[in-house]
Amino acid sequence: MDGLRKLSAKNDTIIAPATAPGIGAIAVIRVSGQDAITKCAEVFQSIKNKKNLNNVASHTAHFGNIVDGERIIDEVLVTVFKAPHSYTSENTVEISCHGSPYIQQEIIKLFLKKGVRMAEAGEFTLRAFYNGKLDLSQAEAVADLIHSTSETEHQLAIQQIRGGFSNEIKKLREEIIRFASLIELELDFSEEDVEFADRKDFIALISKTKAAIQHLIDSFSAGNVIKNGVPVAIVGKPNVGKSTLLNALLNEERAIVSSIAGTTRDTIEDEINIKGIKFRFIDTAGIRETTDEIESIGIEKTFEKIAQASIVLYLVDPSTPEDELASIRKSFSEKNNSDRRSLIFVFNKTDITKPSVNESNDVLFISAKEKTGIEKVKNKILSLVNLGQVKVGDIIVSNSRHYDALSRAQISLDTVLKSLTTKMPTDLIAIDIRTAMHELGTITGDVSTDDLLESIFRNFCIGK
Ligand SMILES: Nc1nc2c(ncn2[C@@H]2O[C@H](COP(=O)(O)OP(=O)(O)OP(=O)(O)O)[C@@H](O)[C@H]2O)c(=O)[nH]1
Ligand SMILES: [Mg+2]
Repeated sequence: MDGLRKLSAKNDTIIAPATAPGIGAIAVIRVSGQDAITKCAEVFQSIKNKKNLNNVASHTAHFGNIVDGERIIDEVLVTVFKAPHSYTSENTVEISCHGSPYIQQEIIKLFLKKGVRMAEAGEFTLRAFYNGKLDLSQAEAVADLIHSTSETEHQLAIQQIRGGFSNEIKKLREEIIRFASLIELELDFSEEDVEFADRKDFIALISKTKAAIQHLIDSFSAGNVIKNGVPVAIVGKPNVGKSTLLNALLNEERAIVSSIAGTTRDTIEDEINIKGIKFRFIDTAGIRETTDEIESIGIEKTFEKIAQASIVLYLVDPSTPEDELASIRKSFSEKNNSDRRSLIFVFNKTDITKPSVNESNDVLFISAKEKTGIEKVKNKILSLVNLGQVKVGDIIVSNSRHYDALSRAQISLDTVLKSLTTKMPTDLIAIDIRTAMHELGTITGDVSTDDLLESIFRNFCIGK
């Protein structure tokens, strides 16, 4: 995508299908740029009233044919949006045609022949960003919205698009800019050794800003959970019923189940949504000593997955004694001393044998095969998800790029605060304050580089 920015800066007219590839009832092709309406008018024939698209009002829809000379390609509905009242802020037409990949291709080819260019991934949204319709974090939220699969994730993306997060960042940045301008003023008058602002006020302002940034940083663990789901590893000895449990949780025959120990050799992952939260279940190869090369690779992977999981469902046979649980608990807490990974013992096959221990906070009884106790497992893991104090409508950071920028801004502000309290020279303070401003600016795109834009928009779909 070398020079996506250069291409877009040219302000030429671009085209791309906006709907997913494949056959559908209808497909939408989007054209944006100065000539979008005139180019479309050249190939559009109104069926009833000889309407010319060049003369229609914005936000109107028109029924007609797309024609290539004498040849009718399709009967379509064209919606016209005039600059600046469109997604990109440019002249835009959206052609709803029949959802055949062939028809879409023919329509697009027709426009390409007329000098319209195929859009790059994310180029429509990039134009919206350049034209000030969206800031960078809002543009990123558009991608999140498209990819959202759960209620909370959806809510988060909608809120970010509406600008709650951007406004918060802008507010913080403005406060810092106000501070910075006084500092810079002092630098201009450095000969005279003046202080334009009371240092105490500065310290209070920076402390307040830092607290607000910390609040956002802290929200990231919840945001991350919402966006990426909670990884839950299902582990245990071969044949205890791990794959059966995965299938029961997903309510589909996702993994192969057999009475042969060592059936699952590679990890199998799938997501489900429990009460609006996304969980990613990972079925693993049973842990045992083995000389089988493939199985031992699988077992190694099991340990990797345990390391990555937030919750580990440790499946055991009903005959497992308490002291075995104790030794597993011990080895877990030794390995994961610093983190908060939750370990839950799940006694499976309780339809055959009654376990020798009792159910408790971290011990559940189920029968994966009979599908009993599955709700209990779901409720348990749901209760382990820590969304902290997050409430609906709170501003939550869910993007790791934003999290990194906030963390770096915070480090600079820490230094500023230290410098202020130890009465360091103003020019040193100015450097750190500029860094903090820069970092916050990268979130909203007030400060951006080609590399940054490229890495963000590369992940968009074509047509968005
Ligand atoms: N009676 C009974 N049998 C079960 C239960 N869960 C699983 N099984 C049986 O136990 C056998 C092993 O089940 P799997 O789900 O393949 O076990 P696994 O832990 O995935 O095994 P590996 O992939 O080999 O590590 C199968 O024959 C299942 O039908 C249960 O709750 N009750
Ligand atoms: Mg298995």
